Amino acid sequence: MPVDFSGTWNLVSNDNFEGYMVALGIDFATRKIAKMLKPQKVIKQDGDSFYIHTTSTFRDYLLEFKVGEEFEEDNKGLDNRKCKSLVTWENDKLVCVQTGEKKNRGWTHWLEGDDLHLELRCENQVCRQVFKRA
Ligand code: VLZ
Repeated sequence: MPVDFSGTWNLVSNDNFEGYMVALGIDFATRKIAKMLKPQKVIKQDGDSFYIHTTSTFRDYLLEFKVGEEFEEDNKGLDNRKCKSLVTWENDKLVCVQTGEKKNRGWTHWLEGDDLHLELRCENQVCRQVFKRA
């Protein structure tokens, strides 16, 4: 059975989101608000087609992609820098490389027990988030 990330997920831990936001150049005032948030992710997966909607009381971010197909990402409401993104499978992990102005930018999703994990990377910063099913 292939892995299925579909579901509604609530953030339960968020390690070094501050460092990740600093690396992205997010301003101080926005960071103060953003680090208090407990975002929810709604993921719809149909084979290799993904819809990932991250929502919060402050801002939302919607990403839709197909594994193996490069796409333009605008990061609207985040750092607003455009990049070329490519998501691939590495065994049961979903790995995104975001090529653009920022070095070493990307993220990885995987399931561990009942939890959804997300590692967000930018330059030398790594943010680790864990979500539980709503
Ligand atoms: O997740 O790239 O699931 O896009 C946080 C919104 C969204 C809160 C973070 C406002 C997006 C932040 C993380 C204001 C600066 C992300 C991908 C993997 C899908």
